[in-house]
Formats: sequence, structure tokens, C-alpha cells
Amino acid sequence: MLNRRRVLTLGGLTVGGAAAGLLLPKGTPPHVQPLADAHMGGQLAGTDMAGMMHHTGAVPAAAPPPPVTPFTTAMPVSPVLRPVARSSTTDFYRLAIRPANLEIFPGTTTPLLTYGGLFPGPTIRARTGRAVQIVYTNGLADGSNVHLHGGYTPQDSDGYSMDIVSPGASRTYRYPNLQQGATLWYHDHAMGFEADHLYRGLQGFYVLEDDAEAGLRLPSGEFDVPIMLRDAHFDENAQLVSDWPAPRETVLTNGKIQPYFPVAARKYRFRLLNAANERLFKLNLDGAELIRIGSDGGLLPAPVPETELSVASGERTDFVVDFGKVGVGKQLVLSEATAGPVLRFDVVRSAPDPSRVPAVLRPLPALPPATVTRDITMSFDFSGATPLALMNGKTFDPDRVDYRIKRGTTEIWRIHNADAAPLDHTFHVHLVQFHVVDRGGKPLLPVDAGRKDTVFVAAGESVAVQATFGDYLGKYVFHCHFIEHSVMGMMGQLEIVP
Ligand SMILES: [Cu+2]
Repeated sequence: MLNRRRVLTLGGLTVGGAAAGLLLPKGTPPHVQPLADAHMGGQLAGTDMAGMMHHTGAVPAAAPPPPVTPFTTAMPVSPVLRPVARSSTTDFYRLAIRPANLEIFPGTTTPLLTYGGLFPGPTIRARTGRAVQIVYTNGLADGSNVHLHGGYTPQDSDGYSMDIVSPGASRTYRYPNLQQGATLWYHDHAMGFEADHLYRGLQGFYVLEDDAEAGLRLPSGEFDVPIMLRDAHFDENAQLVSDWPAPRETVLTNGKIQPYFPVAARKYRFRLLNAANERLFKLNLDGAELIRIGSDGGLLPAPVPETELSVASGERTDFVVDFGKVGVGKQLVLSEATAGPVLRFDVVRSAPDPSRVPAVLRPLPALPPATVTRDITMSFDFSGATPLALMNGKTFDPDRVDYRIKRGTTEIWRIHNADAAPLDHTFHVHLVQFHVVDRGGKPLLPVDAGRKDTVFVAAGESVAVQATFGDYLGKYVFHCHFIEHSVMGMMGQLEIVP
């Protein structure tokens, strides 16, 4: 029987190919070859694929990456992208999708795919009610596109999986920003390539702010800090290795390994994004209070003090830390349950603090009663020579519309993870923010609160969500945001119709 290490060795040629976007030959239009024909490699038949798909970091890589001394690199904060022009209604931007060699391990560089030569990409700061247009130019050798994750976006700007920007081409994405303030993010979503493209760095923040939120006097400006957490597997030369489902033992915090971040002794707002392809992060800050204020779709109704944050791939959680309670000269370490320390905050100076965390943040009105209920099942099928990743028993087919939804309809989707541990999933649907209304009859998780576009569904679990579908017509996808599952076929599509 093949053991785990043996399978990892094979992985570079088989599953690794899938993770590298080699489900399809390079240069082949993604729609030419159904995902079910993916070159997953018959060599994997009979191996414990399910057992492998759980990243615990327990199995060391054959050749470990270069050592990094913890807390010797400052955590960068991605710069805010400057508009190239402004009109009375719209901010205009340009952004290149291109390769870049960036320093992750001190003293050497790692080839990445980037937005604007940065990882994470530059942060786009937008205002509710004010439109944004971004011209993206694809400087990659493969097709690419851009999805605004969590955005209420017209179909032709959604980054629909089959709507590809060809190598060398440019595309204008238009975001009307007709939704409340929220920590959104932008990332690649090109059919067949998205797992590899996200893994190699095509990710950035899109922070939407609104007037009501600004009036709350939450920490803002330099005290409002996006933090992108993700994991990766590097070889001894600091090169990214795509050998999913091998463990990815290195966590990157805004693109650096175990950085430190100097802070003032006052309140900060952090916008935490789990941008890992496939991971559940459980975080604590040396037991300090983490005041949760926001979820995927914006502010919670009221702040929730916690000491641990659980955030799965694709989810965001906004929280406030009051370093004024810690004191100058002290440090707090943000640690992850399996990865250990990922970031150290050094309280280095005092500062005035006019910010506050009000007891009431933003109402969460109930949605209209649902008139349609659907059951959606995510599962793997290991019975054949090639493992299949399924949504409702089928792999994704761009020519099949799974659900036609009349615009404005409120629906309940009961989402089932039919797999056994450790095969967890996260469910993401484009276009809408939903409310989590049930978690198998058990109490909802803290991270389920507020408006959501991505929800964690552990092995064997069922989660019900309620959403009102808006006015934009056309096809949008829903999928597992453990993105290798998605690229293997765990994706479906809806069509909003008049
Ligand atoms: Cu999944």
C-alpha cells in the first residue's frame, strides 16, 4: 500500500499537476476539456486521498525551506492604489496582472503572479455609492480574470469563470458599489487556473466604506489595517511548490513569514482575510481580547468580544484590539492553532485615541420570508480511478445552469457536506450576501454572525443560509472555496432571470 510519503512523492507528477492548473494543457482554452477528464493521475487510485486532504503541517517536506528568524521582518501594509482619474461619479484605476519576483525569505526572491507587482496586491479603497472602474491588463502567459469576492456586481464584471481575459488583453471591470461598507477582496477566477493563480499570489483587498460606518468613529486611517493570512509550501530555494494536497506548512502574513508590526498604545481595527487556498485558521492573541466588529459583508449588529477567531478560506473577520490596555514596551503574539506564531505586535509608542467601539454598530434587518428552499450537497467521489469533486453529484459544466432564480427572490439553501472527516468545505456564492440561519440544529458559530458570502461546512455538517437575490441578470457561480476542490469540479452555477 502506498503510504502518505510515497503519495507525496508522486504528487509532483500527478495531483501536483492539477494544482498547478495543468488540469488543462497550458494554452488550451479551459472550456475545451471537461473537468471530469482532468489528469488527476491513475497512480492515485487506491491511495488515501481523503486522508491527505487535510493540511495539518504534520509531514515535513523532503527539503525544508530556508530558515527564517521569527519577528525580524516588519509586516508590510499594501499601499492604497491611486486612481488615474476621477469623475463626479467614478474613480478610474489601472492594474497590471503580471509576474514578479518578490522577497518572502530574506535575501532571496520568489517568483509570484501579482497585481501591480505586489503581493498582496495594492488595496483598493472605495466608497459606497461611488463607482469604481479598473482596467486590468493580463501580462500572464495564461488566461486570467478578476472576481470581486463579496461584491454585488453586474455579471459582465463578476469575473465569471468562463469570462476570460486573454494573455496580452485588457478588460474594464465596473463596480457600482451599491452595497454597505465591507472588507471585500479581489482574486483570479479563471476556469481551471484559479487554484494555481491564487496560490501564486493573485489576491488583494478591496475595502468598501460608507458614511454611516465613518460616523461610528471606529479606528481609521493608519489604524485600520488589512491583514491577509495564507499558507504555502516552499522548497529549499524559496520557490513555491504546487504539490497539493501535500501540507503547506508556511503561513504568510501580508506576504511575510512571522513578521512583527509596530503599533501605538491605542485601538486598531484589523481586517483579517483567510486567503489560503484550503485552510481553517484558529487564531488567538496571547489570550487578549479580540473585539469582533465585522464579517464578510460588513459590520455586525454589535461588537462581540472573543479570545479566539476561527476563519476559513475566503472568510473575512474585522476585529479591534486595544493596545492601550497592553502598554508601551509590551508585545502580543498572534498564533494559529497548528502553525504557531504568525505575527507579533510590538507596542512601541503612546498615541491619542479618539476612536471608539460603539455598543451598536449596524442593524441587521431580517430578510423577507423564503419562497424557495434548495438542498445543495458537496462531496468527493473516490470510487473511480480519478477522484471527483462534486456539487450535487456532478462536476461543474459551464453549459449547465443548476438553478434559475427570478430576480428579487428570497431562498433558503441547505448546504450539506456529505464527506467524512477530515474533508471540510467552505461554500461561497457570488452576487449575494446571505444570513446563516441554521447549523444542523446546533448553535451558530461566532463566525456565522452578520452578512456572509462564504460559510464553513465541516465534514458531515449541514448549514442553512438565506439570501435575497438582487437585480443583476445572468450567470454566476457558487462553489467550494477550498479552491482546489472548486477547480476539480465542486462548483455549480445559477442564473438570475427577469
Ligand atoms: Cu471543498
